[in-house]
Amino acid sequence: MKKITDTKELERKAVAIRKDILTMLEKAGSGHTGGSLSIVEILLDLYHRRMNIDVKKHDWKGRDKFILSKGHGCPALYAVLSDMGFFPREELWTLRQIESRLQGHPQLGLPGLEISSGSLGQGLSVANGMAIADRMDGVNAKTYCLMGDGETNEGQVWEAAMTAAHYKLDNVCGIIDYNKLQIDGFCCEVMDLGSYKKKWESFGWYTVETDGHDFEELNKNFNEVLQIKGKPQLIVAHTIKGKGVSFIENKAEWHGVAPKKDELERALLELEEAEKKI
Ligand SMILES: Cc1ncc(C[n+]2csc(CCOP(=O)(O)OP(=O)(O)O)c2C)c(N)n1
Repeated sequence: MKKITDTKELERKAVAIRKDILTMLEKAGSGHTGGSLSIVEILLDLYHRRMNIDVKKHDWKGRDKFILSKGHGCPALYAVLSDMGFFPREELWTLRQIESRLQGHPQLGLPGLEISSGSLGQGLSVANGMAIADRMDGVNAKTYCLMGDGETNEGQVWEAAMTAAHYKLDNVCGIIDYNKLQIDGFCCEVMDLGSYKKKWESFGWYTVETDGHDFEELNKNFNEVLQIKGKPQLIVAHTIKGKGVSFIENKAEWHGVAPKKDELERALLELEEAEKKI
């Protein structure tokens, strides 16, 4: 497992991960494109610069944990986990096949996965449980939980937000993939939450906003929030649904469809052009 810290190298890795995501989805013929492409930099930051993990001992007790609460974004997680060495790259091309370990929503059994997810709203509650267990066991580890902005319409998210603040779970760090869209439209039209930052602050979380595609910003903001003691932390990461491919970006209709062959070819060309500019 080679961890990358250099920003340019991470930017090139993000392009490679986006190519893998699109290729996997095209082969599968179905899946969630927009919400996978929006979380690439967040995942790369966590796995390369943040988390204390051991690929060879993936269930080691002292590890930091990552919960993908917006489970439908799993093509991005699979691409990153495989790139880190948790399982062979060839397995990526089995996405959504019967008997594959890479299901359309994460299913326990794949090395590197902490939970099965997909039913939105549940991840933060699980993260709290893991964080409480770590505290009771004297384990000094962090549990990260990535949620969708639309996902926070789920009441359970706010029950978990209250719980983490009440128990002063400073070993929990939440991240909102604030791509402004959900399954069939803009979040503010489906259920307007106003300021995400103010809402989480009022629930007792130390909260910052960041550009979720800028590795320098992510680094700065994670470094800031992870110093905080006595409170859970939240990063509201401004992202673009479908990031990296012009005809997919910011379109709700790309929520739950995979690219067709010609679309994949166009997308890969665009990403190659983007890579040349890094
Ligand atoms: C409990 C539950 N209700 C509905 C769904 C169907 N669903 C899948 S993704 C999605 C939209 C989620 O929006 P958001 O969290 O903003 O995700 P993103 O835009 O990042 O894809 C919905 C409603 C689900 N997976 N779980």
